[in-house]
Amino acid sequence: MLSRRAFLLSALAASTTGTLARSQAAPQTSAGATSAQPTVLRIERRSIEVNGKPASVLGIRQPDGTFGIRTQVGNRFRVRVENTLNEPSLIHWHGLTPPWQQDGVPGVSGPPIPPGGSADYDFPLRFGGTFWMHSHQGFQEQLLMAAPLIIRDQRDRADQQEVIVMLADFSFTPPEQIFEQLRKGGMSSMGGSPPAPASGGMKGMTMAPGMKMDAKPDLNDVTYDAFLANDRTLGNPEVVKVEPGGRVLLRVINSSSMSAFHVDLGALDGELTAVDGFPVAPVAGRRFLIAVAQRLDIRLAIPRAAAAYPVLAVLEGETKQTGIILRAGNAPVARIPDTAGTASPALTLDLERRLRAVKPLKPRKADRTHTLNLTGEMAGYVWSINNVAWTKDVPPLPLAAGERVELVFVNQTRMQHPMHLHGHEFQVVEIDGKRFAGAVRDTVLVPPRSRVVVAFDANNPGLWALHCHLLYHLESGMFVTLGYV
Ligand SMILES: [Cu+2]
Repeated sequence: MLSRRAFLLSALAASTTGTLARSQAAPQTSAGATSAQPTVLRIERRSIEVNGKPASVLGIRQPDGTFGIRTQVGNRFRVRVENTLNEPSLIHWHGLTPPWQQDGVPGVSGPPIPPGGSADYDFPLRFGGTFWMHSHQGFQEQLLMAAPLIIRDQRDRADQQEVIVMLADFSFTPPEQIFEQLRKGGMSSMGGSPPAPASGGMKGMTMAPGMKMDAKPDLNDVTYDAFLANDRTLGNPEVVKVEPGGRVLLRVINSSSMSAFHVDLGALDGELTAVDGFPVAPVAGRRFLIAVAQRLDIRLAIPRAAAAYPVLAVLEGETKQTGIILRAGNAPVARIPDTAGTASPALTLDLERRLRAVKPLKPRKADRTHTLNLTGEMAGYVWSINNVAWTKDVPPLPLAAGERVELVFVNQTRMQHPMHLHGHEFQVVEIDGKRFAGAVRDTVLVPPRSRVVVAFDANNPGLWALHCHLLYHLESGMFVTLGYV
């Protein structure tokens, strides 16, 4: 029975070739929705400078040059995406809960937008917060096809300056080649910079097919040429003017393809108020970790004295860092090195265990539980779920509308996997056997050997992606779908 439903959804997804998002938009002419023109977002090629060299990358911008979108909760998300590239593309609205056909996953939600084509989106925004958008097509995300998607709500205050910090990893090596190298057995043969001494054994050691690995976690499969904050390195960082004695809301977005960071506020005291857009009971601190695809909202009180305050992001397990500078008053801005004094540790769930949702899910017993063993190996770079590397023929995991569903992630590998569910927010309810009412979010870190349980309400029928957000893991098959009608 369930597989028949699932089959119907798959068939529907397969039959949407070419038109779904586009044909949907045309008839949407209900009163109120027609009054405003849609916001146009262009998928385009652009140039940036990295380490003093020009780099051709991709982007998602409005015609006036604005990256991504800032809007207001209660507004409809009325957007037209125009693809100016000479290759297909499709944008996913990470963390939002649109109708499934507008979710932007090629081959699951609908077809990609062909070169020169466009697609229309129109759905209500149920909640505010820090979200982002990125290509879900091929390796375009690695070429920086990502942008902020900010939805303001009652948490936003007039006396608070918003500062977005978008983190990314960058390589001059084309992503197809990076993937090829990973499959062949490691990045060590590549031309990029050698691993930092602190990470010494981590990378080169394990990649040769058939080689035995030791029990250490594997961090940072890919050796990058640079880490960017708002497209820039610390050699030429963004300097944001802030008010001495003022308040700042930092919206940190980790749009990296593969890299996790420790956000380092230096001398500033921060207060973490939301993760993945959803409010948490405030956590005070100066360092907060962020896995791939996650977001952090951090409130800062800027001291009264004029000074420059670096906001840094230190690569997990290494010394490499990136960041921006908050400049209060006319303080001189010193050059910040792109390596930290000491290597940062591997990410853990210590912070996750402390997070408590401000608006938790209503307590309820799970109607259905799916266990997802995160499986795979470095040899051949094969990543899978329950030992199945995803293809279009893998049937969706079944569930039914109205159910409370729990997903049990069991990481059997030596790598972390930031797991992302599309179309639904979930709550972290258990870590390594201990139940608690954790954060509501859309992407959760599952470190090596650990077990994390999340719960969600099946309130948005359709065919939805559920996958590891490390780009090359996703591409190699650590991906499944959920389907219900
Ligand atoms: Cu993964």
